[in-house]
Amino acid sequence: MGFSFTVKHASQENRGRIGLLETFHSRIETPVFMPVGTQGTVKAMTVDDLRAIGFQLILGNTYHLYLRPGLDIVSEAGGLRRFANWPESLLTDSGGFQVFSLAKLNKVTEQGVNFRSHIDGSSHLFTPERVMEIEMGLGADIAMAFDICLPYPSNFQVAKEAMERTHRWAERCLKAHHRPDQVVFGIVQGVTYRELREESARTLASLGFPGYGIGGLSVGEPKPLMYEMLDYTVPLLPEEKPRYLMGVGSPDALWEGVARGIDMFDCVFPTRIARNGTALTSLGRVIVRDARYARDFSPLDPNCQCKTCTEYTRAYLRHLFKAGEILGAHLVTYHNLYFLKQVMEEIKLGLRTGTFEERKAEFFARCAN
Ligand code: PRF
Ligand code: ZN
Repeated sequence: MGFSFTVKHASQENRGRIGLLETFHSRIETPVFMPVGTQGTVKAMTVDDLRAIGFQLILGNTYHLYLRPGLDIVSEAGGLRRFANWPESLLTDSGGFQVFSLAKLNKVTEQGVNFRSHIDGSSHLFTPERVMEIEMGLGADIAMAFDICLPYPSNFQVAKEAMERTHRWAERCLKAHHRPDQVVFGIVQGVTYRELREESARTLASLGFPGYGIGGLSVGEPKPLMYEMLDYTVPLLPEEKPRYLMGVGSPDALWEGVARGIDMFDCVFPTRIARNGTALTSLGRVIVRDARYARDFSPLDPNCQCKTCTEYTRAYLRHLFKAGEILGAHLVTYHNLYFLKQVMEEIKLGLRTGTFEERKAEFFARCAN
């Protein structure tokens, strides 16, 4: 298989569309949510669990895997898919977010980013060329370009310079990349400035990437502002290429993002909150440890058909969390990922049948997740 993206159905109600994303390893219906496997594992989930739910595309992080176990070990294993026994599709993020959020003392120049590892303080240099080399070694189906993700708020001039540098780096990434069984996506930046977002979308579109990330959002700005940025950006990206809203994946943002033409999402949110005992359910969030569930022998979500909800009770899950048993983290993670998958199925049904807006309204009324 090669790489292709085809829009199969465009909504009449909004910018949403159903697409088929074919990578070198699977055919994926979009819009799609990608679980995050930062360290080469979606925390608390096995490959079988992920496939049972129906996930065919997950994300890995260049920054983390480069620092540990290191590119040499992953390469020697035959790439990240082999190393992690993941037979389906994989996308690697470039570290353009992590070096700015996790690493210490980073110095950014035209050449690249000098940073200190958050693990042992060792010093490293990421340039667009080096990041492409690492991503080629990790061997994902989709490699993200190396970009600069600024915090919110950022000064206009600073934002403009970082965006322009991101564009130059995007070109350098394309030039340095040579792996026929992998594609590179460019990343739109521009903080919350309309003019910059528009310029970034136009410039990246002119470079002819096979897909586009929209970065620098969900970094602390109010959600309406993030949606406004999508309204400015998405129409300037090519219709026939996938658009990936990076680091966004709460249920409400899936509805809002899809309505604005987003095809791909990823977020640690559903898996992270699961590990501290918060479940996303059809009736809103459930704090599993809450005393009110001590004798609640009903399912976590009465409307969910997942393994956790068909086989275990709220009282038992609460007990697991209170006792610090790791099975609790697994079972709630499984449910949250299953729940997000179902939300996306509902979204696609809405797109397909022209009932998106009514389903969205019903969803927001029922579960203000
Ligand atoms: N750039 C990259 N990865 C990212 C982001 C970005 O801007 C974000 C922003 N939400 C998440 N992940 N490379
Ligand atoms: Zn469930």
